[in-house]
Amino acid sequence: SRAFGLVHTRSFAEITLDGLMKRTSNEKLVSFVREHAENTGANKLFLCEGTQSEFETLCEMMVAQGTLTKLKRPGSYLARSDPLDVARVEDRTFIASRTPREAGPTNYWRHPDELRPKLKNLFASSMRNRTMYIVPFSMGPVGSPFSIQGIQLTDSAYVAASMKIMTRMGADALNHISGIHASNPFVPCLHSVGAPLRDGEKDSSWPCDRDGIKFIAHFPDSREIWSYGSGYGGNALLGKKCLALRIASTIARDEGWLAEHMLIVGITNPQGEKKYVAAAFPSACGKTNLAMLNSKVPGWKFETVGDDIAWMRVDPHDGRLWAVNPEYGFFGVAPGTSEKTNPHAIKTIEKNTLFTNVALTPDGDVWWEGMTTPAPDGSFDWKGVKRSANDGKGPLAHPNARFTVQAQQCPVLDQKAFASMSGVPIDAILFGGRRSRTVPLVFEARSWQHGVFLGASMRSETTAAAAGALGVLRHDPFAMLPFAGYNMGHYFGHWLSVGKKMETKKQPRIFHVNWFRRDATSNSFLWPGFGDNARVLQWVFDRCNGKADAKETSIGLVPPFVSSGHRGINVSGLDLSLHDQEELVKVDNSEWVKEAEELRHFFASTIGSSTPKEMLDQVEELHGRASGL
Ligand code: SAT
Ligand code: MN
Repeated sequence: SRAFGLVHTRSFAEITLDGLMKRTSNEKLVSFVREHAENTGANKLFLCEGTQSEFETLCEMMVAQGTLTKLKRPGSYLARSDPLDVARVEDRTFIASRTPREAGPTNYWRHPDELRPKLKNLFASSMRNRTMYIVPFSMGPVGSPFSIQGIQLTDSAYVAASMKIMTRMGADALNHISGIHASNPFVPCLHSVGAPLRDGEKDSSWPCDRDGIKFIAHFPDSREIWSYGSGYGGNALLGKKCLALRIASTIARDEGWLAEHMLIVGITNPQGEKKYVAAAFPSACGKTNLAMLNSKVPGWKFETVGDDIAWMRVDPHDGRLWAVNPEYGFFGVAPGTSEKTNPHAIKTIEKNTLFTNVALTPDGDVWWEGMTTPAPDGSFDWKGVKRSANDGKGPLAHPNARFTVQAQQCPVLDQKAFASMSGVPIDAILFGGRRSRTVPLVFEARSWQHGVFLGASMRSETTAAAAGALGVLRHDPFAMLPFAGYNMGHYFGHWLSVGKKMETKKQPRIFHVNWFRRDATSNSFLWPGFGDNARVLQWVFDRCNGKADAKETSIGLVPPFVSSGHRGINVSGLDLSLHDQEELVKVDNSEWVKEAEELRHFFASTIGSSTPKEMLDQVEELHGRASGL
């Protein structure tokens, strides 16, 4: 404790190293904290117990500090980030495996022996005159054999408060890592915004590295995460993409399960039969909307289990694939969220919500593009500048503005499934992206192997969730391009091997969906999307029961449209011309020949020698069928 010059004044959970040693018998934990407290020069330690009053204290501190603005909504706050710290930074995200081949061709690789000392230098004194928050958390219910615990050290109160919303954070997780009888492993997660303070220097409202240096580093062999320079969600809330996807995917590879960028939704048909569907889409492509779907099909009920991450494993007892949502909250895209597109999300965020980079109305509420009412005059944009609506100066909310809220507040949360230690059995898996052209509304894979190919061949137009150009069509296999913690070709192979653990009839059926197809002439969206996506899920559900029809095409099984009965996609009550119906499911073989050629090129030149033979065979079969051979 001497080293930190602790001032024993205010905050109740301030702790010394001696105090920490009384609180935990996990020596690894103590030495992890000691090492980085010393190196970063933090002047205080704060152990997060995860209580509500602690959360409120953190928020009050941030209001006093200028990081948060208290909103009119009960228990809700607005954070405005640094304008250069608004999204994930994929080109600053590194997988430090022993060899570049292990990280694979789609990740940025650094040798751990090179990266570690370099980062250690950056972290040195990075928390000067700052508090280091010790954040114990569990991904998945505490005590479940499928959960993974972590300890995040961070100098950001915003991150500590967000972790309380997004994970099972605090005393329970800590006691599990190191209770009276326990000394369980944890993933060490180190985070600094990289903005040390000189003595007496006034803090900024969103500290981050002044020179814009950012490193989001993963050490898969030692299962460690070091993140430097950014306070933004996916870069800084280390339980989420860093642990639950990048590190977990490598653990899953070693242990024979899957860590996926997928929502989980429960569907009950009018007869009361329930199935669970997992669905992978790239960031900002509507996962939260689909997870909270407000059904336009009477009698069908949809319940949310998760909106971003699914951990799935084959249960040895029943041989089926079971999925858990390891998160505790939602970190959803605000713009576009409205009473019309996602009424359940609107309800979810009525209170106790942390908003980031949305606009602020003069009466202290939030606003963003896509709300059903226009921005009131005198609103402030995400940078805090007073603006008038439609002044031609761009959006008021940042396109990647977010809400952070506990899942418990979702009115359609599947409470039982959400709390379940073992998860829910999955009947169908969907893959999808933003594709203006070529890709039908929905089609079904012929087999697990073909389904893995559909995942591997995903492409999507880029969004504001990552720094970089928007609307560029890129390959995003399994929506995991930025999140796979190891070689993408091996990851395809791993999916094939998990499929082999299941009897064919127990394997989930696999589908590809595309809500974003546009009309070739008018360029407008062909499908209404949102609540009407229930119609597609109804067909998926009935396919699983052998109660829906499909037509063989060169790419897979495509549905008919019907205005009565259940054997195709139900379009009754929908204003959809016959022309649009045809366009929605059209398979243009000449376009698919080009798609197959592009995929052949992607496998050969990007994924390279680690591409499983099965995937190469699949692409040749597609090419052959589409060219009529
Ligand atoms: O990476 S985040 O979790 O911040 C959001 C996303 O890109 O899915
Ligand atoms: Mn995501």
